[in-house]
Parts: sequence; structure tokens; C-alpha cells
Amino acid sequence: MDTELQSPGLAYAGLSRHIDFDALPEPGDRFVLETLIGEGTYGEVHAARDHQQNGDYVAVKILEDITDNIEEIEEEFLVLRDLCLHPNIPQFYGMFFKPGRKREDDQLWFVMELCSGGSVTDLIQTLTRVGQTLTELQIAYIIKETIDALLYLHQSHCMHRDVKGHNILLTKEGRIKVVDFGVSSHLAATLGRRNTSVGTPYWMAPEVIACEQQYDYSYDVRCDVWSLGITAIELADGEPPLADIHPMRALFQIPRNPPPTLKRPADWSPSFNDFVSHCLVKDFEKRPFMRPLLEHPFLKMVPNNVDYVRVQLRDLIRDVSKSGGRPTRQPDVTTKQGRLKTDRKAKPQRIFVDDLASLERLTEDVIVEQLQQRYRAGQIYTYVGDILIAVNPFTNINIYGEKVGTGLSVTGSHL
Ligand code: 4QG
Repeated sequence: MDTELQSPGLAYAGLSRHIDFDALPEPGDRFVLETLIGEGTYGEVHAARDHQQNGDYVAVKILEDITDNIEEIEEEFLVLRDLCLHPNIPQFYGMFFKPGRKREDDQLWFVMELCSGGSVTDLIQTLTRVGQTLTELQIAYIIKETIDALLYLHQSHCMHRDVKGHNILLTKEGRIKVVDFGVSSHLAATLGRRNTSVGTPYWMAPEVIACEQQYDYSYDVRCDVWSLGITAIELADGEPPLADIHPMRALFQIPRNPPPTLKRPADWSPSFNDFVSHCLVKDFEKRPFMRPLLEHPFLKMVPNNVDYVRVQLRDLIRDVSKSGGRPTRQPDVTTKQGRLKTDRKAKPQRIFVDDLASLERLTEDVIVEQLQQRYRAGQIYTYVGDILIAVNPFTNINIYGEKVGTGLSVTGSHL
């Protein structure tokens, strides 16, 4: 049989119930890729021109390792296909299959509306560097439009699960679009509850983190309310709480710490502080759902006619792009089924339990094995409840800054 005559998409026949690979069009020379504008966990996003539409700009999200990532790809496809008519979700122009020379070079292209203002994280970080902040009205507007998108997802029985500033984009008109549905989840189960752990550590709700360790835990759409509260802090402070500690450590801290607050509460109105604490209720059973948040005084200050706020944001984006462009950023560390993923090419790292007390079976063998595995992975510290075990590395492993590091020249004796 001459395989050259077969459609390349046939290689994926039967992989997906929702995507018919054999029937997908190829991008051909319709789209010409330009700048790389973002790198997420599952692929790169490029600005591109659509030569079937007068060379109009579009965003192309390129997904590789199709077989390995099929669940995320399906999820994102379904959300874009079915929900992209909402004003706060980018338009979806279609999915294309670009065969590579080898199967591992095959790509899927999601072609979508370009949000040329970039992410609200880029905006706030650039402002922070020049000692500026967003106004409360601007923050309230961004949060309100984000809620509109999330509420629509929730009503469609879908949770986003990775709400954060990087996934909130601005159009050149100063409109808000929520993106990145690769870890979103349709709630098929009757109760609409989930028990897999996904998201980006600093924004993750305590109950989602708990699902990493205990299989009898579950969570619902209110995990997006927590992440929204963290995003509100990010928009005010320039970064989420715990941003300066290792993501693994953050996963350990979030369920144990009291709910975070704005860094300098006195700099902000009582209603903004109150809004944040409304979202950041640790027990999700006591946390509000998305809809009632729209009634909060903080969001009530957003006028019906938001043209004026959009013009302000449009001008801000323009000023910021003049002043030397955007900070280049490292992709966030995300989690996928209990593993940390640093970038899309990396194999997910196993998350060793941070606290051995949470292990189901706690024997000497298990403890020694865990310590050994962690040590091999360069992790010398391990908790068992309140006890911290340190395994001497007998070398400088550069985990402390200058201040602490100088006092730690290795002179230790063997255990
Ligand atoms: C999209 C534009 C960054 C991403 C999905 C559309 C994922 C962008 C974008 O991303 N436009 C991002 C500019 C998009 C920048 C749409 C930038 C949908 N930093 O300049 Cl699922």
C-alpha cells in the first residue's frame, strides 16, 4: 500500500471522539506566522496573517505531541468551538492540521482572534517597574469582565481551572478576553465535582492542591473564584502572594496559610480589600459562587458605560509598548495530574509529597525511599508533620541567597 496517498491525519484515527483528524484542513500558505507572542504549557502562540482574509492579524496557537496531550487539546477545542461567541472569549476561526516530516513534528493549529494588547500580567508588571499601579476602577473593570467570561463557562458546565493574569488578555480596544482552556474541564459528573489537580501553583485553590494528595477530596467551579481573588491581588501588587518562593513550596504553604490579602491593605479601599477576602475563603463549601460576586460594591463601581475605562487601558497599553516593550517571561510552572510541568517540552516532574505525614502507608522503608528519591532530585528537605528532616548534601546546592549562603560553608561531619 502506498502510504503517501493516505491522509496524514489518518495516523490519529480513533484517538479522539471529538476531533476528526482525517477531515481537518491543512493551513498550507493561508497563514504566515510572525512574532512569537506567548509560550504556554502546551504550545506556542504566534501572531500571524490570514491571507484568505486580506492579511488580517490572527493568533495561532501551535500544539505538538498531539497524542500525549489529546485530553487538553480536546478540552480547549470544545470550549473554543462552543463558547467563543461570548464577548469575553476570543473568536475561534478554526483548527488546522499541519503534518510534519516525522510524526513527532505534526502540529495542530488553533486559529483565533489576536488580542494585541497582551496579557494583564505584562501590563501590570511593566507598570510596577516604573512605580505605577492600575487604578481600582481599572482593576474592577478587568475583574468584572473576567467574571462575565467565567460565569458563562460555569453556566456551560465548565470550569477554567487556570485563572491568572497571564490568561486575561487585552484587545487593542481595551476589551478583556479570557484564554487558555487547555486545563478547563467539562463537568460530566452529576455533582459537577472533580478530583484531579491542575493549575498554576500560586493561583491554585487549597482544595485543588489537596486533591493532589488525597483521592477522596473533590472540588467544584468555586476553585475559579479563589484564583480570581489571587488575580485581583496580582493586579494590585504586580505579583501573586508567595511569588518569591519555589512553586513546590507554595503548594505546601497555600493550604496551611491563612487566606492571603493585598500586600499593603491601607493603600486600597475597604471595598477592594473586602472583595479579595470574599473570594479567598479557604473552605470552598463556604466560598461564594461566581454570580453573587457581581453584586459586590467593589464591582458595582464599574459604570454601565465602560468606554472611558477602555480608552484609559488602550492609552496605557500604548504608553507601555512605547517604553521599551514587554518583559520577556519564563513560562509558568503548571501542574498536570499531580506533576509539576515547567515547560511544554519537559516531561512532567513527579511532585514528591512535601509532607510525609500525608502518606497513606508510613513505614521505615517508605520514608527512606522518599528521602532518597527527593535527595536524588536535589531536595534535601522533607517534612514529617512539623518535623523537618535535612539530608546533608556535602556541597553547595545554591538554594540560599548571598546572605544566608556565606555562613554555610560546608564543614559538616558525616551522619
Ligand atoms: C491569544 C496577543 C500575547 C491565546 C487562546 C490571542 C490563547 C494573544 C496574545 O493570545 N492573542 C497574547 C499578544 C490567545 C500577546 C487566544 C502579547 C486564545 N504579549 O503581545 Cl486559547
